[in-house]
Amino acid sequence: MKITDARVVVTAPGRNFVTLVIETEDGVVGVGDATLNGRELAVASTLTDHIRPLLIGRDARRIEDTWNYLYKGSYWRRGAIAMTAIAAVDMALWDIKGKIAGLPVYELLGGASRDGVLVYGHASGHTFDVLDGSVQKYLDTGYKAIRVQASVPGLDHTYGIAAGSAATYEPASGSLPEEDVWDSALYLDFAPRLVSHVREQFGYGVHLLHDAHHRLTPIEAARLGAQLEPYRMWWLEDPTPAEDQGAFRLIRSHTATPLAVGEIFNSIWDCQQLITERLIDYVRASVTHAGGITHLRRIFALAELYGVRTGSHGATDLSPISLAAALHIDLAVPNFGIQEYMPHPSPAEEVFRTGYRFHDGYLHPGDGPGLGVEFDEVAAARFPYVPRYLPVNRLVDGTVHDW
Ligand code: CS2
Ligand code: MG
Repeated sequence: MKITDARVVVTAPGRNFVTLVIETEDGVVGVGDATLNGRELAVASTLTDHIRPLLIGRDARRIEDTWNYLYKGSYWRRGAIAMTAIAAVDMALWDIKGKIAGLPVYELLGGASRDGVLVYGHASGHTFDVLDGSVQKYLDTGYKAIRVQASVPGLDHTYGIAAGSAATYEPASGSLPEEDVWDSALYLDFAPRLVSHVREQFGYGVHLLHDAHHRLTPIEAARLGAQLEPYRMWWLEDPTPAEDQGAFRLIRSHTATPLAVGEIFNSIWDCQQLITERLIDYVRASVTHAGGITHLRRIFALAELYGVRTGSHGATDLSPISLAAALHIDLAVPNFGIQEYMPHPSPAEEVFRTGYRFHDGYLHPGDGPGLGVEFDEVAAARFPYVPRYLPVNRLVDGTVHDW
């Protein structure tokens, strides 16, 4: 079954998404997500200018071979742009395989290991009052797990807080990134108060998560983890930048608060030490940024050997195709932990018609063949690309800081 076309569509229904559409000689079409927040056009060019010519004429059924051809064959390995491009091809080929078989992708991955995929929602607020309202909304909708973030008093702007009653926080449009000012001392005083407040208001019947967004030093992270222990968090996310995997030994030796890391990982090599030394509890690699279903499965299989569970990134910059692919994997793998879920901003639903469904705190990918997402290219053309950058973080004295 030869590939006859592979085209990239960049569209912005509510936010930017990059989608790869692969067509075959039999008329079966597959779609893959290639969105890399703030670097969308680089992945689009990699796919259009360098990968498309390699795909035309290849057998769409040879997923593993195509993955290795693109990964090993390019000589230049890994990196977010290359791995996101490979992921899009891989997702589209799994979509095609499911459609040929007439089965949802999770069936091809071994079938369902559970009835539904536990998800966590994002509650946030500029004040505790607003945060409480947001938490209550998630509880009323049936969520069993909620990430809690609030503006740090003394800082002008804190990343990850939705404006007003909005459910998402998207980067502002513009030709330059916004710049935030960060102060870890203010944050470290505030974060335990934030979680303690939520426990006081809502008790211990809901799972709580919190994201530190790579901003701490190892010893600061160790202290925060220890202070959060009484509140029995589901996880503390990205306490430090994880390029330094060995730093987690220090954090781990000081705290029993579970740790989740990996939304920016793009290969198994980024988390090899974290997993094999049991330095984390959840690996957050995503299907779009970590090489597609083929590679993410390998990461999760390695994690399983060491008792590390999955907790994939699922913010709105992962397109509905990515979320669908994640749900197929989540449903199938034995060591699933939790899935991040932020419903996509309107009008994404006009472009991506999804088959997944939310019920009582769980998502299910649906039982349609393939990934179960229909991509409407005519609708996509109505929403042209808008340049947007993720913000940059600086310390009070102007030093560029991790974020
Ligand atoms: C966050 C994201 O979802 C998360 O945990 O860290 O908001 C992340 O910053 C964005 O997805 C980056 O594109
Ligand atoms: Mg995060």
